[in-house]
Amino acid sequence: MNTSSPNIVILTGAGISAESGLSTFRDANGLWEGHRVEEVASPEGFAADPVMVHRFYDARRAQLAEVEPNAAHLALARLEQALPGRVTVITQNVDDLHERAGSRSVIHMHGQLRSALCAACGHRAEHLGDLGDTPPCQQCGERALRPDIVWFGEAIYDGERIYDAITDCDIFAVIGTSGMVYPAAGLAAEARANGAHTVLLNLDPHDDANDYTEVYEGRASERVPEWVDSLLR
Ligand code: BV8
Repeated sequence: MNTSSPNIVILTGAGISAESGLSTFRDANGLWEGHRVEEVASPEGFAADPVMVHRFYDARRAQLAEVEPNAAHLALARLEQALPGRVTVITQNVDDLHERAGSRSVIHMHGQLRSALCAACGHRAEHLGDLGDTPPCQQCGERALRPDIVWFGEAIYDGERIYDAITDCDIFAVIGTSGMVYPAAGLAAEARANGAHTVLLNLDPHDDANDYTEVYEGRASERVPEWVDSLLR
């Protein structure tokens, strides 16, 4: 491991935002208003009931204004400030808490609540309000905006950038994810195969915890600052 100035890649999931008040998918038992998330978070679900899917995302987008980054997000931003150009966050989360904590190098592999995608012309732009009232696309004027979210069955964003980051990372950490969704769930094995030192920080134990070099079990707001302190010591 390049211990002098290691390249560090961190994959985060809903668990890192749980203590900020954003519910995880497991907390809701993968359900929302009685719908399975896979149904709501899918092109088929959107085609079948766009009003319900817009309501799901409009509610989560509005909630962003009520929550703050927690100590785990802040610790990762501190790590990036201490090791400029050496730290990349790959997040499955669609919230903006990493950026609001100060992280600069963030890859949203599953999209973002703060962005809208035009299904007519492909234009992507920041959109902070509701989409359920079908506002027009700034580029083409069509009322075809959808959440800029990678749904089940859709290709992830920034795949090349993600695999490049994993290829030459020295430390790969996984924080607050159940590891149920692919390809995100396969990234740790990819990093390990490339020789990375792997670290798991999660509330619940993972089945593959023994594959990790280090495991910190507990709440992200406590374990992540501890882990960052150990790196910067
Ligand atoms: C694709 C955006 C191909 C939506 C999301 C069968 C087998 C294997 C794979 C598949 C299969 N069938 C289909 C697939 C592929 C599918 C998939 O993996 N399905 C799963 C359900 C089996 N994947 C896809 O479809 C992906 N795309 O494969 O495309 C392709 C290629 C080319 C061209 C076309 C197509 C796209 C997947 C992206 C889906 N979108 N998010 C939204 O957010 O609304 S997924 C969504 O769910 C999240 O982004 C995240 O990825 C996932 C939930 O996972 P977590 O973040 O881990 O959250 P969870 O609640 O599960 O866990 C929380 C964890 O935190 C727990 O472990 C808990 O212990 C911990 N925790 C809680 N509190 C704390 C804590 N830890 C620390 N501190 C705390 N306080």
